[in-house]
Amino acid sequence: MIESPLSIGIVCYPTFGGSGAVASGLGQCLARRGHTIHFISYSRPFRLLCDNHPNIHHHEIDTMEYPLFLGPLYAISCSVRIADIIREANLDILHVHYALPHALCAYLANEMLNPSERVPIVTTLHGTDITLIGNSPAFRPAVKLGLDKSTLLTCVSHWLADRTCEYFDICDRLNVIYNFIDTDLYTPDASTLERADFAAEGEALLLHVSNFRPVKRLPDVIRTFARVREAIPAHLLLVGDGPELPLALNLAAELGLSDHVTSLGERRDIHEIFPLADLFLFPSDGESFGLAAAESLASEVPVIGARAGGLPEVMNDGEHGRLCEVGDTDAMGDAAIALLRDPEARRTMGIAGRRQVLGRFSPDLIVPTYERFYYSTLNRPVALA
Ligand code: GMT
Repeated sequence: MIESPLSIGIVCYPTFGGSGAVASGLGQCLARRGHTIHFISYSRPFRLLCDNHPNIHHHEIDTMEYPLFLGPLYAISCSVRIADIIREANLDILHVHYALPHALCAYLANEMLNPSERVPIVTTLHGTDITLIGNSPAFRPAVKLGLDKSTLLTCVSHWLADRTCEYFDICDRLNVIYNFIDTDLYTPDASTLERADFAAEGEALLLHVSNFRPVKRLPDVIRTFARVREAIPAHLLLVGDGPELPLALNLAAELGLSDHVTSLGERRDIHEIFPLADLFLFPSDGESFGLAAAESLASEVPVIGARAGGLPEVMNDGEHGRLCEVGDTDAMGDAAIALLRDPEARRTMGIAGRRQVLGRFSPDLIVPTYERFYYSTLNRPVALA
């Protein structure tokens, strides 16, 4: 337990998706280390739905509709709510996840308060807040202001730090703190589900989990699977939802694969699904980290992915799965076939994958790193009992 616990505000998007999952997991771990955590989001983050730890509080951001507005003014409502909570909960520090618009909201909230009430702001950059939307002309100056006004900036991979440096010219202010995985939840023996409910006897089971955005390259998932099916009886499970799901299902139908592809939609029990799979397909082309890939490794399921974004920082080609060139679905398919035909190699990779997560992406390693950063902004030493 911590000797001088902090009152920490965590601002995040609450929905399914990487940044909200990381923010929630971090808050849960910090609460159990003795800190008081105040989540500020537009609904209770899904990972907290069953967590009633006394150190965890949730404050909802209410938005207001008005005929003049095109939509709810989320950024304004979020800023006002943050200012309220800094004051009411007597926060020591604010940690915002996903720069757009949260870094700017944090700055505005501080500006709404008296100087003596203001708190340091830690901003964690997750990926598309920098690479895709954050760097678009419509938002770039606002994101830049939010980054400039943050006390401390963290990025979830070196690849993302390099992109942030390139796009926002703040190279010397970036700290890399990798994401972490709940290795007690994501384990090879986590499943109470029956594999037979998802794949027939003798079929290999391939898995893809995402928010089905273009960066995930859903057509590559389907084409890789098609290559596998030409050689081996196999079934593909798609978990999650998003704009590219219909595209993926249509392509599967065009290729005559509809009977071999199952879409499960969004699932809360994803940790139970990973261990059923033989391989995880993750061909994204600009993923800052790839939380789902790390969850798969923790579940001892090797990953077939693309050598792009932060994924090569998460896993090593040939050791924890295979990394191929972006879009080379023949190579990904062939790599998958080779592994499916060699259960021993697959098992060795699976074990090495979990070891990789335990060694580099465990909560025990990452959470205290965030804590040290918090204390450094307060000019207070880390005081571990
Ligand atoms: O775009 C997404 O996939 C969602 C996004 C988010 O903020 O929810 O994910 C980003 O943050 C995750 C957690 O840090 C990372 O694991 C994902 O790689 C990252 N997505 C992209 O960079 C595309």
